[in-house]
Amino acid sequence: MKKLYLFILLFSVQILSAQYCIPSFSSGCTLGDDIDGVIIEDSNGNLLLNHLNTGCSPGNYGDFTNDPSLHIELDADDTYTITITTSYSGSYEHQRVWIDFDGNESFEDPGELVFSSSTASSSSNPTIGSITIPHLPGVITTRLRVINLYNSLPVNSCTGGSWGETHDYTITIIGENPDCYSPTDLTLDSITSTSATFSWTGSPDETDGYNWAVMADGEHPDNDTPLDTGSTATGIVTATTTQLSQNSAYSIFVQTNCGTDLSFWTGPLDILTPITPPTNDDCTDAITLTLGNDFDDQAIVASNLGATVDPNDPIPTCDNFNFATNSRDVWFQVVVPASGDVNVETRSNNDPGMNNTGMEIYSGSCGNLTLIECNTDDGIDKFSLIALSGQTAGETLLVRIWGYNSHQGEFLISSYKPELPCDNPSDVTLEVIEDTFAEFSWTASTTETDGYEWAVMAEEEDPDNDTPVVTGTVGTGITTAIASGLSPQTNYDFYVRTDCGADGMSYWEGPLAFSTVLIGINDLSLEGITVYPNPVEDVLNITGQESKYELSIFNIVGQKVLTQTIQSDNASIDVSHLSADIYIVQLVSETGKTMNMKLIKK
Ligand SMILES: [Ca+2]
Ligand SMILES: [Ca+2]
Ligand SMILES: [Ca+2]
Ligand SMILES: [Ca+2]
Repeated sequence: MKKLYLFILLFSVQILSAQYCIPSFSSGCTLGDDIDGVIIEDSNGNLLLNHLNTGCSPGNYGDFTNDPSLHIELDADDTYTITITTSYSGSYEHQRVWIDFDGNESFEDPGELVFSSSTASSSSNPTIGSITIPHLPGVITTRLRVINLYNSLPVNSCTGGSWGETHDYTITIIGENPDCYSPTDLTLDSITSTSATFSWTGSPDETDGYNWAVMADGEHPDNDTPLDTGSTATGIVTATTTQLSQNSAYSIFVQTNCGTDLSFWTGPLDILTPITPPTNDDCTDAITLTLGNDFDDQAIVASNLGATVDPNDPIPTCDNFNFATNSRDVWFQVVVPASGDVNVETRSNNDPGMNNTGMEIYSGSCGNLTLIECNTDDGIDKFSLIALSGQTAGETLLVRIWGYNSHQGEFLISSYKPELPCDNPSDVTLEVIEDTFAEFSWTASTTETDGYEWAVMAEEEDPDNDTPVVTGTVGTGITTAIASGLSPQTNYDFYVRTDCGADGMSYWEGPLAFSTVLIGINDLSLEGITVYPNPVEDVLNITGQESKYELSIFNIVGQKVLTQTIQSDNASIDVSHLSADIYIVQLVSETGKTMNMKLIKK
């Protein structure tokens, strides 16, 4: 087929070539202002024309239209890369390219100027541009013209200038099959983050409906594999793809099915799917922030990527540059703690798209907001921090975060209590769990002066607002506690805080959730050991041990009141000095096995 086109082309061009204008250049192209090379490649990088080292043509006009080796074939609807080199070392050379699409021997019809260089080129810096062939019917043999001119763009396809050169080439454009026209007016009707519905105007040649293809951005169904494809029944001129991803660009094409023929693809219809908005895009969907003891304690990763601005919400009073168009707000809420004091802060999550937030905090309700405070940059770098005090305990406040002037992406946000001079203990650990008691330990606070206070709370209750089930204190330097009097098989939360004397108490550290067991299971972990009598008066007997044990006795606030190494089969321990109370007896074997039991001292 292509050879036939070429034959027609050769024949026709020789007849027509005399009619084209030939630009004249008063100073010629012998000083380097020539077109030395012209390269045309398709979108896959295939070399179609590779015309190099031509130098300055006689008469400054290179007519290559009759050279079969330089005849090329281009497809309608496709885009090609053209590279034009000149011989002049200075950056003074400018080029234009025309194609006589309608074959009337003039390049001056609308759309026939297909390329103009945007910057001056030199011998070491060639011009690289693109040529797009429009949607044309049938097979067309015609002419492509390149003009190079020194110091300015060629005025038109006929006027030369001082220094410059013209090249003419014959090209064949393979256009649409006139017996099976493409659909037209391919239009996007609706789009979501995962789907798009599009429609087109039907072709008079359609007999069997239409084929459509969704391509990755910039790809073409003639060359590449579609991401989604389908066909419609005869007369149906709309289709929907549901295989899209958010925030992605696609190229959509449609073609006519004429039974024995398929039309050219119509397209691309270039689309960009929107980003799925965050769940807390709207005030009424605010995410609740959990109050932490410091920023890191309860910080969460949040994002305003794809968030939208509700025009019914007030414009913020700070950090609001281009807010309505460029800022993307998301919503949080925080419950004011008993103290009335709360900090809300944003920080970087190392997302390069988001390094500047604004923040407003409101009382009231969505749609009826009362501004408390707006903050731009009181956090780290350009992030935001609002420290509220004297608020109404238990009130829910709404927190609005946006990206300053188009910043969007991930950030950290936290609500936390203001810093105290007395630091919390840390690393609270459950050491022993029994049916009615449990032992805890923690890492000391460096600011502790007067010991610690601990509390066991009913599940989900907290010691700032609720009454503890059991509470107690331990003296300075002691970092363990035993809570007794608990109910078997019950869920509790343990909290502990530091007593810093004149500096007051720290925040409660916790909760550490734990559950008591049905019966004491630790009694069984060291087999064959008997501890008696229980209750005990003066002497506690321990029999049946096989090797070496460390014996410890703790009072109910977790203080170790007795410790002894046992290496005999029958040990008798004097406990007469202990006051009447409940104690925990702990035996630890050399291999680390532990037995705990409750001991009542009379
Ligand atoms: Ca030349
Ligand atoms: Ca023309
Ligand atoms: Ca929003
Ligand atoms: Ca800011």
